Amino acid sequence: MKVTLFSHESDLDGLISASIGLIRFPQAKVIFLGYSKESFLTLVEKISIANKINEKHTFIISDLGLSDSFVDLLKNVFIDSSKNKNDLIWVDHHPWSENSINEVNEYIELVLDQTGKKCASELMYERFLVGNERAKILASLAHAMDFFTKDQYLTPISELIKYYLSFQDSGSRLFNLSIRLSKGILWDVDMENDYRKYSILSNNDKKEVLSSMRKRNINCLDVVFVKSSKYLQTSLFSEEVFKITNADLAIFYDENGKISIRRNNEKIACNEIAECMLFGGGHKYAAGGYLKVTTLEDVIKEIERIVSNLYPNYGKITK
Ligand SMILES: [Mn+2]
Repeated sequence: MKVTLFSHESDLDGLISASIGLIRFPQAKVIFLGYSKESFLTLVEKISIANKINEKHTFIISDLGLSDSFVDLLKNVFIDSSKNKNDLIWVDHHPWSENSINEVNEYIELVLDQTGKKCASELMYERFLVGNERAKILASLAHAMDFFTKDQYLTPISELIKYYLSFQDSGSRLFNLSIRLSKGILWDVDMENDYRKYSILSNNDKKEVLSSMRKRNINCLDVVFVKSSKYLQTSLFSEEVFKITNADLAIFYDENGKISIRRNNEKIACNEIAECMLFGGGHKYAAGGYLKVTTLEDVIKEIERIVSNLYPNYGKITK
């Protein structure tokens, strides 16, 4: 049986979801995707090619949400694939709209947990490998990373993922990493060697980014604005930023208008802010989207507007 796994490229949960898939289906082809339109087009292309061939194909999509803007892009290929008896299993833990669920539910197997308590890797474990010790431990590592539980020792794989994403051949680097994870290798000399190269680059970026950081108080919320770096893993780095600034909220921005949102406490939900942006989505504790602006000054203005619209009485309530 042919198997193709599509998983989220940008974090440990995506990598481990793929690794658990690989333990179950060692023959699987793995394609790592982000949230760009090109990513979803790749998915459509691969599935439609398989729909034309008379051989059963299983597709697994993991740790990727479906936003309403991509439903139309995918629906037809899902319909064809169910007609062709190809299996399509979508495993995810991001918030989906009622509409997205209803549009695709009929044509694919949707393993969706929206309680906000599980990561995609845990869902992959439950769907494909219940009882497998290696998969169970891998899933628990992804959970610890996703929910910042700090109850387990984690090797710096998340940062290595960030490093590999900066390369042209990131797909094959991430694939090699997920293969090693699927074999139970959480760290080795090659990874150590890459990590040393990465550390030099990330330390330089850290200094630069921290020196250009800005802080604003918006409706009694302390918001810090930080430039994104291709070498810094946002969730991990946000912890350092919060330690230094003690801000409530961190907004990471880049020159393409891409915004990542992290929080330091439960005063606000990151996804509420993200939903006011283009292609915005995510979780309470971590979310992202796009703004049509790219300079720091404009990003600050936009976030001020969004936050004061969302929480107009915030200052009054908490004071
Ligand atoms: Mn995830």
